[in-house]
Amino acid sequence: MRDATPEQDQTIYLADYAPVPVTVTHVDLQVRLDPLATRVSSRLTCIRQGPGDMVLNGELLKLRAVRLDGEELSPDAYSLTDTTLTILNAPDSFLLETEVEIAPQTNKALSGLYMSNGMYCTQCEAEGFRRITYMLDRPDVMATYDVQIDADLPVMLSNGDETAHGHWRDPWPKPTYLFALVAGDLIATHDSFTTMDGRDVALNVWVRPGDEGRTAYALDSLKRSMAWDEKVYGRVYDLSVFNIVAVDDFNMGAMENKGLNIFNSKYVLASPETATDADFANIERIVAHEYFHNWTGNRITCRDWFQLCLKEGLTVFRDQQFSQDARGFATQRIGDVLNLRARQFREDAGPLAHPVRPESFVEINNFYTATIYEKGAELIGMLRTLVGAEGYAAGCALYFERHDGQACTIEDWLACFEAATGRDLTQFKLWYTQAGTPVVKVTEHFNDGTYRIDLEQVIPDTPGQANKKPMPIPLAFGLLAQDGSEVVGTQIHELTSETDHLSFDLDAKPVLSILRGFSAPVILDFVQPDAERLTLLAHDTDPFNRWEAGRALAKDRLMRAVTDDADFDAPWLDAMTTLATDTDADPAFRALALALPSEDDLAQSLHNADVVPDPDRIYAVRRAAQLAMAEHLRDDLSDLRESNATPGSYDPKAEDAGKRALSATLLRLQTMLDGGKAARAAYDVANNMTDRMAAFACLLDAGDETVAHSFEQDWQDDRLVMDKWFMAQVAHAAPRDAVGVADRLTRHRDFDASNPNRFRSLIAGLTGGNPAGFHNPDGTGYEFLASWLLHLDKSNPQTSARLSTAFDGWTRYDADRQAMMKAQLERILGTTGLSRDLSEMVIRMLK
Ligand code: 0A1
Ligand code: ZN
Repeated sequence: MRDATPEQDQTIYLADYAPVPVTVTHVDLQVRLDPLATRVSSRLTCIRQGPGDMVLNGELLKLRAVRLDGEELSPDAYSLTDTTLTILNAPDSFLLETEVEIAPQTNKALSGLYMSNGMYCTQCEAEGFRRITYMLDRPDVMATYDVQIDADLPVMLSNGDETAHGHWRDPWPKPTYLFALVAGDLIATHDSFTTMDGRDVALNVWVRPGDEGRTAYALDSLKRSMAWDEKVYGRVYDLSVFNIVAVDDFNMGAMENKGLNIFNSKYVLASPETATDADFANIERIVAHEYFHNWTGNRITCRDWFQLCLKEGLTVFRDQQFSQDARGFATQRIGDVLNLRARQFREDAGPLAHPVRPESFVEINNFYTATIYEKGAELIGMLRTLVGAEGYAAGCALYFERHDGQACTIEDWLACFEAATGRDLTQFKLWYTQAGTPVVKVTEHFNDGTYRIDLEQVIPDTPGQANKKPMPIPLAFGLLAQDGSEVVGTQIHELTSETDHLSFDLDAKPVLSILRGFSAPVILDFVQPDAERLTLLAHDTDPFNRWEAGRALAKDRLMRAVTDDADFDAPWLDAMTTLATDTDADPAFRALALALPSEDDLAQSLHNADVVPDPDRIYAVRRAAQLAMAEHLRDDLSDLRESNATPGSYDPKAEDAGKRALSATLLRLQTMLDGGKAARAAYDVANNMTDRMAAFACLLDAGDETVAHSFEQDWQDDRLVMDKWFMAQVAHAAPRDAVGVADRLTRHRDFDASNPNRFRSLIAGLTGGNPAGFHNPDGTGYEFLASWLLHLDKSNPQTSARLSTAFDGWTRYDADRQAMMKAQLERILGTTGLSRDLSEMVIRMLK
């Protein structure tokens, strides 16, 4: 029985899924664009497939006409609510025509048809199409489209191929969420790609005039993605044109609309002067991600939104594989794991935890989460490990063959792997239905020539879920001798029961290298002696675990410094120096190995160890560790930076990016010693945004009072660079000043809360970039966040709900902070007119 509290009335359950009684197979749209009175005429080809009325979705639409088979419908033949149009007693097959009016100019939610800098654009995932016209706005209704755009505008785009100016035909059946329309004064950079079956595809990146000099990297990434998907997955593009459009006002990163991807301009536009190495890497990854969706998402889509991970987990896994091939396995994997732990492990440990395939939701937009995306990708990686590379290829091939053109479920996906490999995946499916990060406890025994590893898995309770069943956990491991030579190469052990053990006959106790390559998204509870970790850091053949050993050493020290005031010991500092100066090692790897765990990572780990995290103490200890490292490396810092310089013109390639990352890490250490002298010199000579931002951050850390102003003078006309300026000042303010800096910046003439990038830069600069500032013991950080969430919620609920997750760790903290955060959450909940998006998030966080 479900109890019927008001908020649960809106809950949608997976168990309630039912196909539509009447479906739509073709959509004919005519869109006459006007900022305040756009006319959308739609003609739907409808076919009955079962008993029941046809209930179309529609929101904020002014209905002007409704006709069935050409006849005006009488008022008793349909019914209308704020969100539905129901056709009563519909025949077996018919044409349904509607005419509606909408106002894109006033649409600040950025869902449906809206305007950004004078251009028209759309965002339909998940449920935005219903804000354009009446339709069955759900992914299991797949239709072909004909779209006529009428406007006096130079560029008018929609999905598929253009048959005449402003007329587009998409021959591939697709759900509404993949519909797109763009129109305005845009300019394209053109290129082309020849598919492996010899067809030419025109590639265009459309941007605002003036931005066309910054599209080369996106185009290059697109061509490499197309070639990679042919080579690795045998997937070929299926239209004669592929358009990408850059939009300044966009809630997310980008959107995979069929043949017409729409991107947040942050993830398209790049030049050496304005974009950092991280920006270039993100562009490459996201262009690939959206392109890969053409098969994993578009040709094969989701039956319902509970299956979101079917397209997202798989597509993230594919973009991670692509980036590993483009940038090197180890550094990419380490970066992906850092991101998983920072965002997904945090989510899984708090009130917002949910399974990779959730069983209920109120607002689907709240489920575009790290769990669905990044944990979803880890599940694909584990599946590949469990069935092997060949089994994985066979399962994927069967999936593409069996389900092309269909709207599918996780069961469909797993059934392909069962059929292709003969493996029973019943237990594996638990990974999709059980939330929470498993803890794997490892204990070692060595006795009389027998080495034994005891394993135990514990899956924590999460909201609405307790007493979970053991899951299959692939543990990649190897064994090293104490001198560092490998005695057992990588093997996979499948931990399928709650407890298990492994035994080996060996002369001496080995050094265990477990969870190589991070073979499963679990937390290891394994106390390993420092000496063994140092051996792994120096010698492990698995580069991920080399890095992981260094991380474990650093984390131990930082945690003990927090809890027991422990010193930073010489053996650890020596090891860090060895790493920093090891010219045989890849600079990108050295940068990753020298970076300390983040403040939030430490807060998470302390909480897991039953210590209440004190954000100020964590901040101070991290700085003390940096200072200790800087002092230890003092004599090498300048030379090391010199030897990792990338002279000449900027090249975004991974090799140079690695050197710049190492150099930035070293500059931060130098700044601890010289108060910003080296950073000032670096800032003045920087010829690219990567070096400039690194030096800028150091100068802000050092309290430089002039650099923010001069940066602004140089870049005030560049909106993407100014986003960085807003964020960096908040993130690098002294903790006690951070809220004041953020508050002052909200009054800057260029602060515009309605632009999600700008809003996020400032708010996340505080909540994510400056944890000690956000958690200021006077509570002003919490009040500031709540006030801005409430402000934004009136116009853009998706983004306010998304940023509210900064409160999700509230129960970790001390009683005073908890009370203040809870009071702010309650204040939000008590506000009238709250969106469904934000109220669902706050209710879940308060439960
Ligand atoms: N499918 C896109 C992400 C996306 C989701 C929702 C959006 O609007 C609410 C926009 C984009 C992707 O995975 O890239
Ligand atoms: Zn995606």
